[in-house]
Amino acid sequence: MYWEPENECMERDELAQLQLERLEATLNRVYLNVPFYRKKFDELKIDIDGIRSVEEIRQLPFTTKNDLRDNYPYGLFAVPLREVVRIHASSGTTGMSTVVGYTRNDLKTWSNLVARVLTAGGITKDDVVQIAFGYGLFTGGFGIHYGAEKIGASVIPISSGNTSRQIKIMQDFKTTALICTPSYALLIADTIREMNINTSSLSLKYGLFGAEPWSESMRREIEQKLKIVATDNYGLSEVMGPGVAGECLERNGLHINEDHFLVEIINPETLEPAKPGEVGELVITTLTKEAFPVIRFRTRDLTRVISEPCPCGRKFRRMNRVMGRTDDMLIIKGVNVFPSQIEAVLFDIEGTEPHYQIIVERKGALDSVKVLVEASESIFFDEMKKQNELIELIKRRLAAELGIGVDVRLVEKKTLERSEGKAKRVVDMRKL
Ligand code: DLL
Repeated sequence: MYWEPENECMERDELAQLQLERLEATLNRVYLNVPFYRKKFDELKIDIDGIRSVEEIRQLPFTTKNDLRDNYPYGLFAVPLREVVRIHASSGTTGMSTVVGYTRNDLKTWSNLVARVLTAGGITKDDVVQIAFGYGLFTGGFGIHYGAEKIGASVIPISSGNTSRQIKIMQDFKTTALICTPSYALLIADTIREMNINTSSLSLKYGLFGAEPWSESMRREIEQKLKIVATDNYGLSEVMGPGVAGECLERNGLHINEDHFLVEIINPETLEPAKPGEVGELVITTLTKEAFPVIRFRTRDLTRVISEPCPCGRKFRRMNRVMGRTDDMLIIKGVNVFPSQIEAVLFDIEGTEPHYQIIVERKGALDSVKVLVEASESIFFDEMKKQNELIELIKRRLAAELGIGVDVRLVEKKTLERSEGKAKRVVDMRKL
């Protein structure tokens, strides 16, 4: 099922034409209204009227998170505040947060794009949708909310947190779809078990999860525990929020809303375009945003574009699930490692709980990594020998996947912090 079949199933040549027209309009908009872009283009002697194909966008400079911070709060807005009807801001875990704005038209586009993603994930107006993303400056809650209302689903704007209440509401209101971060979905699933509630007594059918990296193994775990079909959806506040890309029920990559976003994949070191299908950093240019357009925004997210057609009939290309962010990448003994790779290994090992934390320390000149894994109760209270066997097994599997050895410690169930929003998988003692 599609939300806007005329767009989602548009032929590629028609899409290319539409993208070019929208790109030209966006470039004019930023040149006229945002001094930051005008100055940059002028300095580089870029004539935006000379851009005659979407590929020529490569002549333009990148925009980075730092540029957004330097222009805090409203410096990159392309309309006067009088036309802005909503303001959100990114979490700002590292330094100053970035502020983004939406015109009335932007909100209309946003809810439509979220409606597409929700429809692709199985949601219809017959669903009761529990939104357990935080409502507030974070784009997750409000972003999903208006898309779900647009579809005509019955929306429960519960926000995140208060897990036992989430479960009571889920039972009483007969929730059919849960929307939150994958780590929160797992916490909800585990709490349901602890409360001795039979998942089959719930009405849940679908889960739409996003806002943080997760693995296929984690998807399997959540699907089994909650007895649902789980899809992945991606977005970021600088570009819009949720609604940038989402999986269809094929669950094999996220369809990018290409009529509104132009994507490129670059090599994050050389900044050159990656080869077709190669993994690299995702760079996004908005094509229709009015209040806060961005040109070649470097997301720091690593993925690849899948160009093969999808059996669902949508013509938009897909992106692979995000492997991680360039800034989350660990370099252990010279090898690049992403937390999601470690997660995928741990989730497939019997005797461990799906909760882990990666501690990075500096010993002398070298970084060292310790993986803390929760052991299931039976193992933890078992004899030392069994515990050691489990540790050795985890080490062997991690070494096979990562190509390097890492230290592993078992910890008791429930010792690691649980997340109601974005999980913190890596504790970097080097920065503390
Ligand atoms: O997380 C927007 C969002 C809300 C997306 C709800 C999906 C659902 P930010 O807080 O600005 O916005 O964080 C954006 O989160 O650059 C990625 O690193 C990460 N991220 C978002 N979705 C995914 C995903 C929202 N499906 C940053 N898989 C992005 C992996 C994701 N990482």
